Amino acid sequence: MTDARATIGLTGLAVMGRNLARNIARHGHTIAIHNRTVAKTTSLIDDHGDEGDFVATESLEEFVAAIEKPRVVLIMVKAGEPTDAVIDDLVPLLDEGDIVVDCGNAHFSDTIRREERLQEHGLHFVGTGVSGGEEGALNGPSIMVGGSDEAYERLGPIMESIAAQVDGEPCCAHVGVGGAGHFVKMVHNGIEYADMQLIAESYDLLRSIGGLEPAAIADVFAEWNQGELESFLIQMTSDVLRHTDAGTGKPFVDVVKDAAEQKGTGRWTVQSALDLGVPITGIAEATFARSLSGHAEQREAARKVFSTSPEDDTVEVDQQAFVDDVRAALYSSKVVAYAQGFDQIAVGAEENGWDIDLGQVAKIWRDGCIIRARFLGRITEAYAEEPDLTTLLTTEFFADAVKEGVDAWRHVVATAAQGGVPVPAFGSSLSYFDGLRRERLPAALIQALRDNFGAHTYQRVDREGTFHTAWAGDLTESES
Ligand code: NBP
Repeated sequence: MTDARATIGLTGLAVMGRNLARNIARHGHTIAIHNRTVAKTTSLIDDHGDEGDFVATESLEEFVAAIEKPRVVLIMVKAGEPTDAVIDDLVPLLDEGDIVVDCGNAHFSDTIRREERLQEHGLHFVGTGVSGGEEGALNGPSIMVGGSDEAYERLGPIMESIAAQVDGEPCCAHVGVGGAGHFVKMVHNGIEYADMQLIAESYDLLRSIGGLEPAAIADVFAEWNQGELESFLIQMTSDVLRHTDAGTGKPFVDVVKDAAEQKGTGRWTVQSALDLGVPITGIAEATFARSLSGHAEQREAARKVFSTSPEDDTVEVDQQAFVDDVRAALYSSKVVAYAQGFDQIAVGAEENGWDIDLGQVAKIWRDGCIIRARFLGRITEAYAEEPDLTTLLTTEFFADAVKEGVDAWRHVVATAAQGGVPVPAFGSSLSYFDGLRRERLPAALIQALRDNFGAHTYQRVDREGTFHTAWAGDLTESES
């Protein structure tokens, strides 16, 4: 029987689990490791066993026995059924007070269900979002922890020690109880979708309308990365656009098939937003844009019928001025995407009874995760000044930036439409902004139509009450 000498255990040693285990070991924690297929455990020890104190185990029984009580068991397997399968196998082996931590990309509703189930066995279940891909898992991810306060007391110090650090502060926090960790991670991924779509639209505009080649656009992004747009994704865009395909000598971006994948978290974010009634138009358009890119047959059919020849869509622009306008449009659209994402977290928190500190969320996204950016510091400041902020858009810093960039934003969206370049995220973000600031919206007409065809009633601007007009009769108004 193995001695219970590990302070933590981790099962699931594919890319993410392997790197997370190494990160934990490198930070001086003794870690028990396990994988369904033993070869992955052996390979981790063979390749990296000297990086820390690993306790390699072959069976789940041996794994559980190797961890000090109350045990902390991290699960890093494929989300969905595999996670349930691992939990089913683990539960009979654990003792009351043990803490099971799902670090995979679970849907927050699964996390809520699993926590309730494990509570019946006297076990803590902690849904934890881990962002930063395999590199982050190894060198410091951003970690969004849910579950109980009690579980965090034992788990928190370990997770905080392995997370990315900014100014001595860990990019790890107990964001809220229950499924809050996975909910926040889901919205993070949704914002990541919007961020990438906005970057992709900027690239398309600079190339198709601005007339710049990928290498020149790489320079533009590198320059943008020196200013307020500084972020991991902007830097990465510059690197990718500068890359030339070794086989063909073409810009790398030209040899990659233009159909984007979506693993599901973008879709979950949009589905949840619809349930919550939160307009996250940037994230939704980004998700749909990926779907559209994958509809090869429809795209081909449309190309055959509607010309895509460049002459049809030529728009003359001043190149440098256009580059500046696209930068301003990107920044404003990004403010909208984040404002919408934080709005969703606020409403989701209220709906589920989670006390989520939005400023703290921005803080733990400053490093380690895919959407890490300078910009997030401003969001933290905004929530520190006004914790109950109605929308990020109206805080002085962002409002000033949007006011300054709004003409450029309009110009870019109008030019894109004229030039036949699709900008669903830029366009919808601008419409969202205009929708919010408009004195009167055409929703008034929609309410009148609904009352006409379905007697859904309406409210008036000039007096209290609920009203109906006899549309099929004498058009008299009655109050209900
Ligand atoms: P995968 O998502 O590819 O999962 C592979 C792991 O799941 C292997 O360890 C595999 O064991 C194990 N597994 C499966 Br599949 N079915 C199992 C079962 N029934 N019982 C026990 N183990 C089972 O690994 P990953 O890409 O490292 O991701 C792990 C988690 O982290 C996922 O939830 C993912 O969504 C999340 N995540 C990934 C990233 C990323 O960048 N990849 C980023 C953030 C979060 P085997 O070796 O025996 O087949």
